[in-house]
Amino acid sequence: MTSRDSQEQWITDPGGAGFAHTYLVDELLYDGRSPFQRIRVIRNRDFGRMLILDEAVQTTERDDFIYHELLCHVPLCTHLGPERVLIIGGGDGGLLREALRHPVAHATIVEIDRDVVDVTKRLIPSIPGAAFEDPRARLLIDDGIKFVHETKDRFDVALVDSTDPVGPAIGLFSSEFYGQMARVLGPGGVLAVQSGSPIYQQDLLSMVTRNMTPHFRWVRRYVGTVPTYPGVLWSFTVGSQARDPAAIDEADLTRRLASIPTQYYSPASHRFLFAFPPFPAAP
Ligand code: AG3
Repeated sequence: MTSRDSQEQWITDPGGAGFAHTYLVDELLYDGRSPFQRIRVIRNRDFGRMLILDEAVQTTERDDFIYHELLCHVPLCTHLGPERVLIIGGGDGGLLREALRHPVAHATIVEIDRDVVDVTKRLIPSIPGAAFEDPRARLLIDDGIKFVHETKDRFDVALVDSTDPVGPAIGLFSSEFYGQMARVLGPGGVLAVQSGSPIYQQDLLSMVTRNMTPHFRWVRRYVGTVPTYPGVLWSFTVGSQARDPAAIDEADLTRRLASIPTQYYSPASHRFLFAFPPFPAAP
């Protein structure tokens, strides 16, 4: 925390080892500790209400649509007819909200920390909207890795909305976990994950590509710009069995998104998202 004068409070989200994003705390709405992490909600004049887990900004009122649309619509539109969606993490409900815009039969969300769900619903209600009340939604408070190992359910699309790869979350980036995912997804399955900053988390991005490759026919990276993640440029990785996520017709995407309002993702942008900058080199 830095202070410019004695009245001002700033919070800091360290990106790499040598830089950080910092935000003025116009109001501290919540500061608590769950069994898993420190949870804070602040109000900032530029980004509105912000959810922060430990030091890492997760989502904000102003820019949540960018990350959530990218992590949801790219894989959902890649699948030929998604009916059953699985979300690991994502307790703020933003990704669930986007998934339920598709004509899916149900979406299961497995979040380890109930406090993240409760605090976001209470203090940043625009992020989940009415998603948790949707009759198609099922919320399980559980360890996502354990769930995927044990479940007998089958899904069409799985989304991993994790925080930074520290502590137990590291298992969410392992080959073992992606193998289990491929099993619960079956022959038409699509898996998408957030794979970190392509600048200061290149090792993470390489690891994701390496660990997903044995389990999916196509593994593709895409990027977006998330103003509140350190470094802004952010990567996602999608694995798919039935068709190449990077080679979907714009007309097909236009049909799929006909009644889905978006603010960042669009049929025309889909292909461009996969024109990943040539760095970093594939693993
Ligand atoms: N997941 C967090 C991505 C990592 C952000 N890292 C950081 N700020 N240091 C976002 C969850 C949103 N549903």
